[in-house]
Amino acid sequence: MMEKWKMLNGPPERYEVLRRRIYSNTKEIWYYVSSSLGSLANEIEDLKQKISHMKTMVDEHYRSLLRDVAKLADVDGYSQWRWKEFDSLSRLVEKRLLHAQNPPDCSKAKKLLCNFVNKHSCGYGCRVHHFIKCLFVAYATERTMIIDNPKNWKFTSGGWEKLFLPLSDTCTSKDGDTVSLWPGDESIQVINYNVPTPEYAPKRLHPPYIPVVLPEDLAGRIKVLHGDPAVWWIGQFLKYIFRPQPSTTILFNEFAKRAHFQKPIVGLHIRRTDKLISEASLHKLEEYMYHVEEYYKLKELNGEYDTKRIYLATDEPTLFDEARQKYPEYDVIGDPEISKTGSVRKRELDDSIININIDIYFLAYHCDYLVCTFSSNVCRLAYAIMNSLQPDASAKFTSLDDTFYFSGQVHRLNVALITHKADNPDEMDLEVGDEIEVAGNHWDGYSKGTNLRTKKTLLYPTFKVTTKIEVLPFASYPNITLNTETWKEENL
Ligand SMILES: Nc1nc2c(ncn2[C@@H]2O[C@H](COP(=O)(O)OP(=O)(O)OP(=O)(O)O)[C@@H](O)[C@H]2O)c(=O)[nH]1
Ligand SMILES: [Mg+2]
Repeated sequence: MMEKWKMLNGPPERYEVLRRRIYSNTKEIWYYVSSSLGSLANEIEDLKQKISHMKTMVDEHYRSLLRDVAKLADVDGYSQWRWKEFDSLSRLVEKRLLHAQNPPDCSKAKKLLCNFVNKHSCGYGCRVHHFIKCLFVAYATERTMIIDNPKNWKFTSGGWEKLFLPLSDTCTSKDGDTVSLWPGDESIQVINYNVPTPEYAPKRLHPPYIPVVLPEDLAGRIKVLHGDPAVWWIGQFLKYIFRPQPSTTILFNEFAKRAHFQKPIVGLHIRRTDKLISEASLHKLEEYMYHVEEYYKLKELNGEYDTKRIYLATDEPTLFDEARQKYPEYDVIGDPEISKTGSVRKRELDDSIININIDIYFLAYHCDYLVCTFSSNVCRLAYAIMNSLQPDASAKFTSLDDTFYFSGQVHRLNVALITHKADNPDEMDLEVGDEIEVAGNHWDGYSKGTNLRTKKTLLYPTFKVTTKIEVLPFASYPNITLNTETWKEENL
């Protein structure tokens, strides 16, 4: 009886938020303690051994706690509801996108014409982010997104459609009776939207609908469903654009066979080469593998002993040999030949674009956990897609550098839940309700950001804040509804 009630009504929001908060703050206390113990050991030579012993015990406590909190979601009776809610929300978003993208009469449809004005270098992942920016604006204003100047987007010599389904089956013509540059107004039939909008451009030229803002009508549901609602939302749009052509599905399947792809598997994305010149710092293979090991230790705690496996996606082909040599107990899946096509010289060739899509697809669709650097557009893409495929994968990653962000986002805010008195000049004071523009999590218990009340950019303890969910009214598609019967009794 209770199970059926839970299936119909779902968990209270405060329960879901609390459950996830205990999980993420278990991580935060561990970041804090392990980083502090590390500094202590470096400062006091005599204590090194004792601290190392403490660290081993703290790690064991941590894994056990993390496992227990994660298990709550399996035993609380709401897991069927979570899948049902996920299914219904994601189908609703897809149905709205299909509706907006497939008007019955293209000659009368309101359109958003998206043109890529490539003034500076922008790689594949960067271009995909700009591309879905257009789709967010089109969705929010209930217009059909049309790709303007397909060559500018450099998706392949055959355009986007060579690999993925067209954005529309009914409407690709950019013609219309009235035309204006963004923002224009509602009466205009065709709005030209040029991306990227220069950072210095007036505010009205930056459409407000770009993540991490959520649509007001769905935000409440996404907040209950998912630990990082903006990621889930972005994922739905990526899932829509990345619907593979049948020939692309064949390519993916052939790759899976050739690479002997198997689960469970942890996805590693290791971005090297040009990225290390000015955009990101070098992280050794060992730093990634530490978190892979943690993943498998947690599984072993659950009595699950599998072959340890990684999927390696990287633009540095020598890492395959390095991984096999240093971690002989691991099954290393992936293809150095694919990696070679990610070299700076080759990466804009058709084959390289196909190959980066293979890597993104396997990281997103088939890996159980991701370890990477979120400074890379490629990994953030894979992570957001992964989150579009299940109710809540917001804890299934480790980033060695940045926290998640949307390329071109206005800001991402934290809001303080607990007061804080700065302990040293590097820290900020917090009052409950303070909003902080996040710069990054330092993964040592502290984050850095700008407190919008005091305007100071300083550190603050991460556990004292939570993510602020910002919403705006988007088009709400009142006539697009779901036939809820599609979720069949047999799924119960
Ligand atoms: N095959 C493969 N290629 C990769 C991988 N990581 C990066 N690349 C290559 O590097 C390109 C991404 O780098 P950029 O061209 O700078 O694109 P970006 O969108 O700025 O992405 P980031 O620099 O990673 O933030 C991809 O298009 C690939 O060609 C990988 O894991 N596998
Ligand atoms: Mg780049």
